[in-house]
Amino acid sequence: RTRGTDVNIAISQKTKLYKSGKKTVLDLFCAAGDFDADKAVSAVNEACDAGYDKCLARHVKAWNVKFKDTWVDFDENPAIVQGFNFGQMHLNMAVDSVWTQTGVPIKGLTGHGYRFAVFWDMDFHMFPYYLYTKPDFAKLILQYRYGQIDKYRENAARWNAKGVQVPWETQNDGREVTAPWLCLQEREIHISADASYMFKLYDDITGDHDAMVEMGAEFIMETGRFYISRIRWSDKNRRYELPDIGCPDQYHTFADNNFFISVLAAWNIRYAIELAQDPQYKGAVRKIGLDDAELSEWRKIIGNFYVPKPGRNGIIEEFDGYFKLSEDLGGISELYCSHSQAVKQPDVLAGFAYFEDEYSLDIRRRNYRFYVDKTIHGSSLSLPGNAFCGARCGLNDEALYYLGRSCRMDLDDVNLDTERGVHMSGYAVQWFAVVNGFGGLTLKKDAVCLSYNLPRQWSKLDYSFYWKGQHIFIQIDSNGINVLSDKGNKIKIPVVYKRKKYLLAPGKKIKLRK
Ligand code: IFM
Repeated sequence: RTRGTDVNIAISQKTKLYKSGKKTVLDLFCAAGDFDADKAVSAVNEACDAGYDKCLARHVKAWNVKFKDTWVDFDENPAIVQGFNFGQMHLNMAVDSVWTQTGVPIKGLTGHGYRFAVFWDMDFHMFPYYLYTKPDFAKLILQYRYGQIDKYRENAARWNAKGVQVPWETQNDGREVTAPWLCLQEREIHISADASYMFKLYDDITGDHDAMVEMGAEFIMETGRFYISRIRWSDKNRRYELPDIGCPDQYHTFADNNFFISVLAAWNIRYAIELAQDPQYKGAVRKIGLDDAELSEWRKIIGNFYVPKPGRNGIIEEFDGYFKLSEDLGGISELYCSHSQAVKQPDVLAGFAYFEDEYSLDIRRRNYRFYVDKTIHGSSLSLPGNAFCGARCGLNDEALYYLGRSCRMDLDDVNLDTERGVHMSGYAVQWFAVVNGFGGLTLKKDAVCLSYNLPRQWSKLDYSFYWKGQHIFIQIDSNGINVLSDKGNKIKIPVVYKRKKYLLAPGKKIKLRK
């Protein structure tokens, strides 16, 4: 029984020693008992009686079922494919219906690094992966966040803010557990919008609208209220700004107007206003006591809120004053970098992920080239992030380079920290780099959009995903894209390719030429 949380853990173990020809074999069986010691014992007895070969066959069968939804097939170098699949295995292992209280810690349950805490890695990096491949698990993540909403209200109040402030790091009980000396508890505030965006994505892509009515609307309006309470009027610039934040890039903790945070905060406030005006959410509006006067204040603020824009050369300044920092990255290390333009992971590129349509390909490419040169990869998030962003910009050679390095991160222990647990978020972003980047997939509320972007080094790429509860399979080769709808699907799927719309019936296939 765990000390703080009173949870029963039941694991039993049994060995079997026998002769097989000239060999003496020792088999070791182990079973976890669904929190119940008797069940653990009977499971291990049953496994021992069945024997090793039968257990192995069952194991393979069970994994094939799990992998079916997340399987991706591409003909990269085997070491990279191996690393990619290793990651998929961990993403599959990290979720189960028993884990509603834990969220998805950044190391899964594989190591003590970061004390099993949940960060934005779950909301921003891993959630979309589960949404596309295992929507039921995605809903559990929403329930986990919503289940802690009262603690998040208390968290906002700790900093004299209003509404809901999601802690930068939390565990089972929703309390903030980030080490105070990092000065991030009150500054790493994008996580509230990262969490809210999950509810929108889930609503758009699954069509299961209950989650928005029962949880999402309240959550989004409350995080919108939180940002409003953090925004300040600048007399100097005659606009509303978001000062005193910690950049997600992790090397600039005391900054103003960070692009990533402001772009997400702006989305959050606008979406909160939209929901508040929609009669179907009036229960949530009443519950949080949002009245017309407060709403019109929100409108006034968002109408004149500053989000950094591309400059004349197309580059977006990550935060106020970033361009004036030292460009000399020689000798830069984690402990010596805040005076420079070095970033652990590039915020501006991450900011494009949800708002790609608002920035032209040319702007995204220019920012990609600028910021990958500033990235010193102190985090496991930067390699797959660069792969994803590069592939979405059609810069496939660069993207492949980053994907390869990312896929080997744990198997080769690149950052010398795998002993503290594997890098779960990187695995999810690898999937996105392959499927959304090279696979050309964009899921929208009203359609599945595809484009052709197979790397010249690959001859094929197969993957599958869920949209509105329908399972869809994609096969790409040098001729084009085949889109297959599972036989068990119920509705016709709108597929958009080269600006043309197709309707794909259950069990049918369409061929899209390159
Ligand atoms: O959440 C990340 C952070 O952005 C960079 N440092 C590691 C954390 C966990 O992956």
